[in-house]
Amino acid sequence: MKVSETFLWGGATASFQAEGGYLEGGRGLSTHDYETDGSVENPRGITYRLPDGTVGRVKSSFFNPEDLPDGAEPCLLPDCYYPSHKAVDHYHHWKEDIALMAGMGFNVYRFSICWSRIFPTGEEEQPNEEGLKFYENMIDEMEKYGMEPLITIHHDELPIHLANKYDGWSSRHTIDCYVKYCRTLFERFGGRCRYWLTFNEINAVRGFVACGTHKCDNQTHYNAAHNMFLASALAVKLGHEMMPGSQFGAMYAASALYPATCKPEDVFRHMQKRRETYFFMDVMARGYYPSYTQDIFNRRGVTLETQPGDELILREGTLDFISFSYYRSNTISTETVSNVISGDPNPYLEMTPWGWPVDPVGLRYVLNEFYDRYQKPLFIVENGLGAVDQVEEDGTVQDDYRIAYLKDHLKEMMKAMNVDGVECLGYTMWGPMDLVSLSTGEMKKRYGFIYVDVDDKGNGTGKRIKKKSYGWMKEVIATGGESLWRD
Ligand code: BGP
Repeated sequence: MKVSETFLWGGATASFQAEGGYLEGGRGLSTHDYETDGSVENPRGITYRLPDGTVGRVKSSFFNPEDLPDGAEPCLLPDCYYPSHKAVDHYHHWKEDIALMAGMGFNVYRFSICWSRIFPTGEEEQPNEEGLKFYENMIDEMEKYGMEPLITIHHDELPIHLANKYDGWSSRHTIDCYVKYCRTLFERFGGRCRYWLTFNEINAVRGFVACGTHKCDNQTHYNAAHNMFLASALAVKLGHEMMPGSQFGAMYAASALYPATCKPEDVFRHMQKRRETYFFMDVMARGYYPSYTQDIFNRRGVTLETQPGDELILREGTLDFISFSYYRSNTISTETVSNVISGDPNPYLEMTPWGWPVDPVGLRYVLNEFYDRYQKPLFIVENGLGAVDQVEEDGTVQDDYRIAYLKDHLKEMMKAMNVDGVECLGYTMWGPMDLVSLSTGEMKKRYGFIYVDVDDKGNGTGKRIKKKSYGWMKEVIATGGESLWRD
C-alpha cells in the first residue's frame, strides 16, 4: 500500500507549547502565560488539570490578578515556573526546527499563530507588525523547502485582556476581535496558505485557558461554544471571499468510542456520549444545530443565548474538510462518569505511561465513522505517543516504542484510505520536536522525532537531537508509506 504523491506528511505544534519568547516582539500576554507548573497553590483551589494519579500533573493556575497573593504581579511570581514563557524556544530556533522537519521530507507544517503576538490585547486597531513578521519569516523559510503551512488560528489560547475584561468567548465582542484577527492573517498570508483551521479541538475546549471564561459550568461552556461556532463560520465565509480556493477545517478531539458491553443500556449510553462529542463538529460541518441538541441541553440544564441572524451565519460558513487529533479510544457504559477525553480504561488495550489506551484500529474506525458522517475530506492533524525518552551515553535516543506506535497507526490510516475508500488529505504527527505537554505542563512527556534538551523546569541547553524515529519516519515519507509494510 502507498499514499498518493500529493498526500501531506508533516508535524503539528501549538504556539504556547513550542514558542516561548512570551515578552518578545511586542507580544501581549495570553491565557496560557498564567499557568504555573503547580509549585504554588491557587488560593481558590481551582484546578484545570488532569485527575489525581496522573503523572506529573500541574496543579494550579493563576489566571486572574485577584487570585494572586498580595502584591504579586501576574506572571512574575518568584520561584514559580511558567512553561509557556520559554517552552522549547521555537521563537529563536524556528529556522533550525524547520530545517530538521524538512530533512525528514515534510511537505506541510501545522503551527498555531499566537493571537496576542498579532493583537497584544485583541482590541488594537492595527496589528503588531513584529508578530506578523515572525510568522512571515517562518513561511518564507518553509517555502524554500516546499513545505506548506497549515495554520491553526486559535489553538486553545487568547489574549488575557479579552479573558479578563470580557470573559473571553462568553462575549460576542470576542467574535468581532477574532474576525478582525482573521482578516489580518488572510490579508498577509492568504496567497501562501491553502489550509486553515479555525479552532483546535472544538469539542474539548472549555474553561479559562482555552476559552477565557472564568466559569466552567455547562451554561457558560455552551454559550462560549456558540460564539466560537459563529466566529468560525464568519471566518470561513470571509476566508473564502478573500482567498479563493482556500480550504477551512476546524479541529476535533477524536477518540474512538466503544460501548463497554453489549448491554442495551450501555450501547444507548454510548450513542448519547458520541452525540455529546460529535455535537460540536456537527454544527460546524453541517451549519445547523442537530435534532438531538435539545436533549443534550435539557440533560445539562442549558438555555442557549442566540440572536436573530445566527442561523444564517452558521449556514453560510460550513467547513470544507474535517480535521482531528487521535490519540486513544474510550469505552462508555452506564457507569461512565468521566468525560470522553479523560475516559474509561479498555481491558483489551495497553496504556501509555500517562494512562492513554493505545488503539491503532480505533484510528481506522474514526476515519470511517467521520467520512460516513460528513462526506468531506479528512485530515489527521495530531497523533503520536507521549513517552519518557532517554538520551544514551553515545548521545542517541532509541525510541523504538514510538516507532511501533506510529507504524501501527499509520498502517491503519492506510487501510482506511486504500481498503475502505476514505479520503484523507494528510497526516501531521503531534510535536515533531519535543514540546511542553498541554495536559500536564511537563517536558518529560515527549512526542518528538527530535529530542529537545529542556526539562520540566525549563533547564537545559535547548539542543536538538535526532531520535531513532527521525530516520524511520524519513523512510516512511520517502516511500509514500510503502516501507511500513516491508516486514
Ligand atoms: C491535544 C492538543 C495538543 C497536544 C496534544 C497532546 O489535545 O491539541 O495541544 O498537546 O493534545 O496532549 P498532551 O500534550 O497533553 O500530551
